[in-house]
Amino acid sequence: MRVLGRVAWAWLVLLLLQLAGASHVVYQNLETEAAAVETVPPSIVDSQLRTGYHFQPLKNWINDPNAPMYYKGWYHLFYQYNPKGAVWGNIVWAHSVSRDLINWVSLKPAIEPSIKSDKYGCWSGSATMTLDGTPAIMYTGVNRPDVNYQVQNVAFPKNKSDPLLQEWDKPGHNPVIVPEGGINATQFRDPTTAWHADGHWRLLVGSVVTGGSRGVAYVYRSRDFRLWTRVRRPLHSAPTGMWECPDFYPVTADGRQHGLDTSVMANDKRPVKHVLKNSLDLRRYDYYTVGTYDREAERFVPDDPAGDEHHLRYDYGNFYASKTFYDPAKRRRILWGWANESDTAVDDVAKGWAGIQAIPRKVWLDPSGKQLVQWPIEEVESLRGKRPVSLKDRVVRPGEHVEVTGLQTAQADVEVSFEVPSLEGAEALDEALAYDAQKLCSVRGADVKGGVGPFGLWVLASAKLEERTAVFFRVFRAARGSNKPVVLMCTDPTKSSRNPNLYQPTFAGFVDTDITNGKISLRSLIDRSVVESFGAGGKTCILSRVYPSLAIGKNAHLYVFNNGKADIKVTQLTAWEMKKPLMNGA
Ligand SMILES: *[C@@H]1O[C@H](CO)[C@@H](O)[C@H](O)[C@H]1NC(C)=O
Ligand SMILES: *[C@@H]1O[C@H](CO)[C@@H](O)[C@H](O)[C@H]1NC(C)=O
Ligand SMILES: *[C@H]1O[C@@H](CO)[C@H](O)[C@@H](O)[C@@H]1NC(C)=O
Repeated sequence: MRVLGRVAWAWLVLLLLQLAGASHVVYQNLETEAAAVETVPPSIVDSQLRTGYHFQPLKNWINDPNAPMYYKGWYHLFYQYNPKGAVWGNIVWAHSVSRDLINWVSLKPAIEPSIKSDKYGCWSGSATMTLDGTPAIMYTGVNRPDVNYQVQNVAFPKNKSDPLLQEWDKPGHNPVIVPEGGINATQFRDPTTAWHADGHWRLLVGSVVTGGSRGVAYVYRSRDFRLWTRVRRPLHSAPTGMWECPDFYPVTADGRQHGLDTSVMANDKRPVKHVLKNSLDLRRYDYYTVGTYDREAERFVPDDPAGDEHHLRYDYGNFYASKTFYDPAKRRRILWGWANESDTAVDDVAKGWAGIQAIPRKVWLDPSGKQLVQWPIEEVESLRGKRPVSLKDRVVRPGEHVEVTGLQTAQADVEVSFEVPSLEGAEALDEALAYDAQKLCSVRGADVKGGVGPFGLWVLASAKLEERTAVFFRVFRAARGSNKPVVLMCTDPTKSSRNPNLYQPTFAGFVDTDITNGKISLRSLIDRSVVESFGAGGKTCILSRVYPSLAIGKNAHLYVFNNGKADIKVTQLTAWEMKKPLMNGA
């Protein structure tokens, strides 16, 4: 075993930190780097921090969820996977199947480099149910190593009768879409699910305008899923840099929660809106707008003209490269998203794995029409233990914290309803920060005393509270010209661990809810190194990765805290231990 000198060690850490931030850059000698890292001392991240019920393969690196679908009684999830190590590289499409989106069985990779047009990588893509019910997968292939040249390929099941869709065929006419007409071939990827109307399929490919910084979603049309031509004008664009992993789908605007198949269009009888989501390569977050799809013009127009400045996010934490699909079995639209690690790449290599998928979320349009609402799929409740613990009508005074005892909380589901008796003491909102939730939370974290709030949960807390991750709300007085108090939701992990080498910014979003009746709810799915939280019934969501050094396993505690000047009341809190499902053989 080779012992690394101090300088080599520091250099390696830097190199790996760089690798960890990148998910779409080809590194020629990644295997060599990964091999070198095997000589590094064991991880300081405890092995008990591996997640229990979030989607993960047995080992190695994962990123984007790909082509989620429901077929003949089975849910399929494909995902970007490095079969050779816990850093990005050698990307193939790993494949798992499930009956319930909770218990997963891993199959062999479905799509691996095997043809000229995907020889250097099989990157992200989507599934479409074609008219005869056969699924088609469109994905990005890298066909030249030197410049990372990207084309789009199609694949079909070898055996349509196999509900597990184990084998996939790549027809000889691949690639089916190439970057012609001035498109930057190194920035051209992640085809969407196609939708069908007037005898044509359409899909989007994400890109950035050549020589500029406008993110763009190009539309391609086809009659037969084989010959594709680009529509001259893109569906939409905005000055945000490269758009990765676009997603485009209809949502019902009748106030109900059922999902719609991707080909459903608005008509006189059916109020339908469309959602366009892009993963911004520069910011590394998923942003969306709600608007109208004009099929004749092949254009999307956001309802909110300011929407393109990208205020709305699926999740204000660690959540990227997401993708939805329509589940015909339960008539709902389900969102998958990737959450990367917040430890170092050296740790990832030492622990042998990196990356998880967030709990699948049902998504629908809020009755206001202004934003989406997300909620963990109901199946996750099947993991709840039989004996939940609850608190009822418990007042929490300023500066007080109340422990929730009687259950293990390292792997738990917690639902709380809060009531704020009075909003009178709410702080004024600094106008300079009124549009920047994340900054607001970073200067007014969980320990900065407020008026109404901060109040919420301390999760994955150590017995003496040296370690704790705060998930909380803070209420501000209505801004000038409005009578609606402003509600901020935050996750503050700055005290979550004694490990100094973690990426731990506070994450925050505003909650568009009317708190004048004093009521607000919070749900947190806690899973060892994940805290996935849903504010106000899923109006604002924050996923955070944390790696406690003390609050591990049985030593993880749960509290309700109040650092405001006003009393708050927990009208109801229920906490369940969560069981471990079948998870790809782990
Ligand atoms: C196709 O799949 C079905 C169902 O799993 C199976 O019975 C059949 O043998 C398969 N056909 C081939 C050619 O593999
Ligand atoms: C194409 O994209 C790459 C990567 O962002 C960039 O370096 C290059 O300048 C782009 N080419 C053009 C012509 O815009
Ligand atoms: C996740 O990891 C952190 C820390 O390395 C990076 O700062 C993020 O950019 C990264 N997120 C994504 C989506 O790659």
